[in-house]
Amino acid sequence: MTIRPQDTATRDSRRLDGIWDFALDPDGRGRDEHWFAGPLPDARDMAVPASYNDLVPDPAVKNHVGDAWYQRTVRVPRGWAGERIVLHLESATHRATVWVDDVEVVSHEGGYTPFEADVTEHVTPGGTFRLTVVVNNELSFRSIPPGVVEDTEDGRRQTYWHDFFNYAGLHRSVRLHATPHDHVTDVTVVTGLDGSTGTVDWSVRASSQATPTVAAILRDTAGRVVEEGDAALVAGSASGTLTVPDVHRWAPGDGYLYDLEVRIVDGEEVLDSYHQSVGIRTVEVRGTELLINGEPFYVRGFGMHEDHDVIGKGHSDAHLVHDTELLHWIGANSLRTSHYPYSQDVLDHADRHGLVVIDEVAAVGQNMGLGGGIFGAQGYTTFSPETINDESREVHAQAIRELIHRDKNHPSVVLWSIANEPESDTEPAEDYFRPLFALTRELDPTRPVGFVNVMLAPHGKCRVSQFADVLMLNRYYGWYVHTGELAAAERAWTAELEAWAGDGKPIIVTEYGADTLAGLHSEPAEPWSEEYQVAYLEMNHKVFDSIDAVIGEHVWNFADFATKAGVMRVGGNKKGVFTRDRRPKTAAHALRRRWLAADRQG
Ligand code: GCB
Repeated sequence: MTIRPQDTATRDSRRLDGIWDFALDPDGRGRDEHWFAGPLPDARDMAVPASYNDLVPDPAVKNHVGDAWYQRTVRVPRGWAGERIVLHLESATHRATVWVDDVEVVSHEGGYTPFEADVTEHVTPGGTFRLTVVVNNELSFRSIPPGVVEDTEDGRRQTYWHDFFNYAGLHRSVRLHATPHDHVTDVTVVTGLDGSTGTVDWSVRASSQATPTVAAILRDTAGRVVEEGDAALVAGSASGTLTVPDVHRWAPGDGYLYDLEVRIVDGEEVLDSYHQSVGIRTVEVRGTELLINGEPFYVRGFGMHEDHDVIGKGHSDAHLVHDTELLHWIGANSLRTSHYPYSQDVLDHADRHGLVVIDEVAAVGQNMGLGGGIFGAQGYTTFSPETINDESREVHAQAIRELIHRDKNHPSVVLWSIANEPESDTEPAEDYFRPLFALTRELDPTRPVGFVNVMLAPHGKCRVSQFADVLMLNRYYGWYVHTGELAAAERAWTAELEAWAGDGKPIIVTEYGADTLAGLHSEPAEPWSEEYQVAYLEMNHKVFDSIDAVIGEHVWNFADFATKAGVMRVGGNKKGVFTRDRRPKTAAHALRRRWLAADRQG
């Protein structure tokens, strides 16, 4: 597990982003041939961060299955002599192994969470080293998400059951950073409210030879110290509680953040200093309500994707700022990280902007009754010793551990989603998910837990929703069923939602949407037209407004996004309210009217 690199009084970090050498390895020879031991054969340029798939107009790159090698030379700052030097990768999709010169330093499974290696022994301050990363994009029944690779006459082909393109590469920043040898390894904050007083329970883990003290200093946005405390470091950990009178709460629409500085101190000497932003707020489910700071919260927004032209799933600050501005413009107060953990920059930004986040692991496609949004048997049994089994569940559990470890301190995160549309109407599904819910609650007792239910497992059939604190439903009445027949769709949808409401839990409709080709108009409104998307959303809103237990609406999707090619997708999934290049469809204006009006009513 990692802690994010920072520049502080005691720490320093360098981004290694830019143009790297790159080589595909379709035959899987590179590991045996020790490609890490010298310059990559036939290397071409590749940008980091970015998916590699769309940067070269060649199907061999776009649809590559297997290993892809990245390499660059890194200079270690001269001033880092005597420090602990760490290589940190924010994500490598879906797994990677890393070498420093000829030494293998770390491997990591899972495409959307960070990992690191202490490379102090292998590098020389003032000198350079050859950094090589092999990234592998193969999905299997032991990966999250699952998939199958087959050898065909035309090479290796990958099948997967999620409805977005299987982008791969170094999607987020790579950093080299320096910390003191006595250093903070983890910070956890849990906040509480008692009237106008806030509390911050903090705990710090540290690696230290000595047994010094940990000091915790909480500052407001003006930099004034609000409260401070300290505790002895015993067996690598220290904890305490800070009290904040007249607290400025973190709340939806008001992303107020305090700064918690934790210091390892030995007498007068500060051995390490690390900063953690803190939003003081509470989250609770009561009856059919989701309470933030004790007040009912109605969720408005989108299931999103990290997906852009050219860069694919690569992180870009400019796109993050733009997408957030569009969320504000349209009156959204929240998003779901469908269907994988997003860049930490997205979470930081949501904290600062008071956006609420449903945070999801990459468990998508665990449903052989579905394939990329298309109903129909895939010829496999979902949960079985040969397919998704106990070993897969351990991979899933590890993905949950890494997600919670990474995101536990974000005030914006109010709900964990541990899967999207898995098979959930069978006994094996119930057995698979029971321990995963228990694990999530054990790792984070402070937030509600749920999973996203699929239409194939309606009320009365679903055996997994019993474990969820909040019901999250994806439904396409008027699109995949009752296509173009909004009156029939409305009746069926209302009946289903009323049945779910009987469970007495809050319901968030996490997906509802209609594919819409920007610029296609029709009167009367026909499926695929901009008018139909508007009418479809209006029908849904009428249904939601009639059922008290519905406490949230996330339209699928914020923007059009890339998928694998198929007869159901015309240049990708077109359910976006914005096009892929973020131009508003007519529905954007309709949603904006509804959501801004709701905002005014509070
Ligand atoms: C779903 C999936 C989502 C798809 C969507 C669709 O239920 O959760 O990943 O993109 O349907 O458009 O079919």
